[in-house]
Amino acid sequence: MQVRLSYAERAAYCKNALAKKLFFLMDAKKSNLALSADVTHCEEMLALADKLGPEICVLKTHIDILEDFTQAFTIELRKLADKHHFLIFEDRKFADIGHTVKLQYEKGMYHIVDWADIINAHGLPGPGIVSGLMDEGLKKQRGLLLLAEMSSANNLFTDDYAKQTLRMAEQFPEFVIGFISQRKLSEDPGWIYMTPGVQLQEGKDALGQQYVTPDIALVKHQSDIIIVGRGILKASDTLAEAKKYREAGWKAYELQI
Ligand code: S5P
Repeated sequence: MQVRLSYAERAAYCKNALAKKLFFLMDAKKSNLALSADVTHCEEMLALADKLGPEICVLKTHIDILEDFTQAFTIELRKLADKHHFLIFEDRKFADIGHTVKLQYEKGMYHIVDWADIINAHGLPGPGIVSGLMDEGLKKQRGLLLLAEMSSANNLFTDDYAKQTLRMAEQFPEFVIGFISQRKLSEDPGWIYMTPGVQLQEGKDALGQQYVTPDIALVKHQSDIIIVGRGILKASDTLAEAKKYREAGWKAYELQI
């Protein structure tokens, strides 16, 4: 097995302050687990964040699935992020021209730039999408993940698309921190890879989601962070289940350094 640099060592290669912070946070907390908190009520999300916060490095939100969203909610969520030392990742998957995504990032009901440390975007529209988001994000020390691959069956992503996404990221190292992907894409140790579609057993759901195990994601495919939603959320004891994923993820990492 290939020996890899530790997360803390890789921080030296990051050109974005938030990416460095994330690597150090993972190292200090001994967690490479991101919780995909796909719940539809604010109280439920806050309770999850408070309970599972100590186990995770990142809490991923879909803010537009909340049925009772208020601005006050984001303030409470940020307090919990500071209390338990995790970053907030709004999984908005921006996919429009630069001018529009800039407005979607800063304005509207959600004011995403004010509370989300990390956002993600498709590179499909071209580099203007990154420039638009960076205009707002950089001054608040935010970071962007580009979607280079997806976990769903029969998706339209290709190896060439992933390579071109990497090339796009390389044009913006001060703002792009890494990728949503199923695997490592480059030999540059500064990029962070986050992999969704992870459960303790391989499998799929009824709508095309496909799951690999933490070992496959982190060892075989050399990713860095496992993103887990229903694997934890559907358990009767979410805390015990989160601990299992955290342990599995950390063991897989430690094997390689
Ligand atoms: O390729 C992807 C990219 C993302 S961000 N596949 C995904 O499943 N996601 C997100 O990860 C998806 O939107 C969901 O929030 C989460 C996976 O949830 P789970 O319940 O299937 O673990």
